Amino acid sequence: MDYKEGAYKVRDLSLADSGRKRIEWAESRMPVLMKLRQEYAAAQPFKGYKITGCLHVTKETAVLIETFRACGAEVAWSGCNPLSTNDEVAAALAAAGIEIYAWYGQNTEEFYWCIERTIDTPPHTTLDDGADLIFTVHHKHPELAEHIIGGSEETTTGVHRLRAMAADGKLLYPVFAVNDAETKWDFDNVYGTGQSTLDGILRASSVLLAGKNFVVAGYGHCGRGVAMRAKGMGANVIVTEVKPTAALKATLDGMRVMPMAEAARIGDIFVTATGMKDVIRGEHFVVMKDGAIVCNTGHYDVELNLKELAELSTDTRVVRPDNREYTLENGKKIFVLADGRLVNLAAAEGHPSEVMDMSFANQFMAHLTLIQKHEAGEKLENTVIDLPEELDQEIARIKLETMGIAIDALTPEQQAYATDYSAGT
Ligand code: 3DD
Repeated sequence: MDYKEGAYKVRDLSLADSGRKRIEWAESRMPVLMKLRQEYAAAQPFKGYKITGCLHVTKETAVLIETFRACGAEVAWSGCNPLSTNDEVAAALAAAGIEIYAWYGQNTEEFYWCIERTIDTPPHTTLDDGADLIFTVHHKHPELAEHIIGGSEETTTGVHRLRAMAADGKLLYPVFAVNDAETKWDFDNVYGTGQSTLDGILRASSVLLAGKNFVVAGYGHCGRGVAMRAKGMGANVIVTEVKPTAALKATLDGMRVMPMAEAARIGDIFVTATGMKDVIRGEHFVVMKDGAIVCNTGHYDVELNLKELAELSTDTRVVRPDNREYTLENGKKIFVLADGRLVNLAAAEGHPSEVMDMSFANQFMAHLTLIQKHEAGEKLENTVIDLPEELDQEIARIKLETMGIAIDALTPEQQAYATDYSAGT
């Protein structure tokens, strides 16, 4: 482990060159964020401000970090999952002078040690994916909140928890709900999670998906993306749900819908994408087919009850990277990927650069807005705030432009018609 007090702690600084090549790969596929970097670098809007982030250290996150820095920010960073850091990218960031504390395969103590280092000097804004940083500030260093202008939250479950905190009046500073921007959730959560989850499953198992009974627990944006991509690969997709409207959508999308108790008996591959705990439990593992593959793509590692699985098992061993075999008392074998942590980042590289481009354009604009409002003396309410809808359209417009796609515009007559209430048809 390479460590320099107050600067970085990464697995191996000698990985920096290969990490830099990965970052360059991502830069070439994140045109919206690179356009923002180009547009704002001269003005240095973040000069004098420190942004602390706690978000998966991937080649795409590196592009966001270096965009903040190119626009004047001091940046300190840790990963938001013990198994999602790409060590080569972390090394490249450390070598480039970014204050980063992150490596693949941390234990819980190391995970929180890294977060603590990123707030050794108070940040002006915080950037989260799953709220671990903002919770650390609130629960352990509330005195820092007076320095903090605001924050942002990248993921669904993080936003849910922060909204609950705000409702209880416990939020100490304003937070932008980046996850709830359409150019984030309707692209990253759907298309990103759809592809990256299959990527993780295939890297950890290399199984054929066509013809397999592919069970997706949860038909929200993420689950719908996974189901859509699995169907595209020829799998027989089964969906389990607790929300009637989501179950109805899955049915009308041509998926089979049934309770997990039934799906557990026939499934070949299982993916949880619910944000809920104990979705697949001992009672489900024990009836699964021999050779069943089980994984989770939700943010937290609570969706598979591996404690109950271990209690049902006589033996366990790692059979290939990110793939652990459990031998049950009934002799059957079950394979759990990435130890139940989010398989797309723990066993693969997360979402493709092209969708993270828009998610991170929202992150950039969220922090720019926080700084600009602060400098204008505009105090935001200590609650969870949605980004403006027009920002979504602007990010989508730039994205289309970079893809060489032109669209129509309303004529003046059509614009008038849209708000005309003088007559019916
Ligand atoms: N997430 C998925 N892929 C990612 C990547 N390539 N870089 C950074 C973060 C990445 C997690 C996000 O999808 C986040 O939006 C979430 O957890 O919802």
